[in-house]
Amino acid sequence: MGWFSKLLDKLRGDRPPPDALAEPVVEESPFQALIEAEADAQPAAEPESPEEVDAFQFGPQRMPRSTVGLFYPGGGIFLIRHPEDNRAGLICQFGSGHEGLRPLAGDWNGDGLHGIGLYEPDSGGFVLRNNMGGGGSDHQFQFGSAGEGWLPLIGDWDGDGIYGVGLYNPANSAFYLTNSFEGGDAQIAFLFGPPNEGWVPMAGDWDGDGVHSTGLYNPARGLFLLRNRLCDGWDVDEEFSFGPTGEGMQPVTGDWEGSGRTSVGVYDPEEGEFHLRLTADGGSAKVFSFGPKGIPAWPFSVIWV
Ligand SMILES: [Ca+2]
Ligand SMILES: [Ca+2]
Repeated sequence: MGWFSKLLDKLRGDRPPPDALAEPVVEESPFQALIEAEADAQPAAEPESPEEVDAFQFGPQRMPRSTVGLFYPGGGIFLIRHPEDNRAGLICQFGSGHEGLRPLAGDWNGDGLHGIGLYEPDSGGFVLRNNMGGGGSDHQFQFGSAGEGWLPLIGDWDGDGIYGVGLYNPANSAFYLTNSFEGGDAQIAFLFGPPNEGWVPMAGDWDGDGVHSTGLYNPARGLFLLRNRLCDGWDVDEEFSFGPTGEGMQPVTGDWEGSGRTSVGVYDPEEGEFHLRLTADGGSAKVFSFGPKGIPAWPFSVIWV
């Protein structure tokens, strides 16, 4: 617990945080520099050759990348890995410290920056904050059935750049999704996958069309089923095994390379290791240790540029 206690001490401000923990949250949209560069670009009226046109181009390598984090429910602590190295780039506190809380992260207001959030299974409550800094919540609402073991997920279900929330009912393998931060009925509901077999729901933009869809992960088999549609059905678009296997393994999803497509990963809590599948098409994996071992934590991913 020593490492964790030091984290808590730093949060409480008992001593000045070291530089590694003092990284400020970027308040400006990550796209601001790109927008300004595009606005400043002066396309030549009559370019002599395409090579001489100095127009700004938005290349795939410029897309924001996802990084991973761990949420410690007991302290309400979000520990977020710096995207460029293995240090703890950001620590923030959000939530009541209730052990049942699950972490969420997404762009709740369409500014291109991700904020954090929490889902409380006992009450069916979602609490979302538009940034990764301090302060209260920006959205708070009830959605879905409370206390029935439903699992939360997030995604941009309509491709407008603003993430919504969703729930998965393991008992019937039903997904319930909404773009609203007011709660109420699901705007999209469908059955996908086998009920009651220990599958964990996921969401991501697997094909890069800007719309997020769902997937399922089986920890015992290390099996991923990804699907690009939000409707009833058993058909899958991608099926593959990845990462270590075992009941305790937890999936994460993110765009680890800034490709514009969501890929997957696995968090091994016993080893304190993340295994990221670097591209949506497979290829190499990135494995690293992050966070203290042996303290119950939920993994999540967030875009932080
Ligand atoms: Ca949306
Ligand atoms: Ca998609």
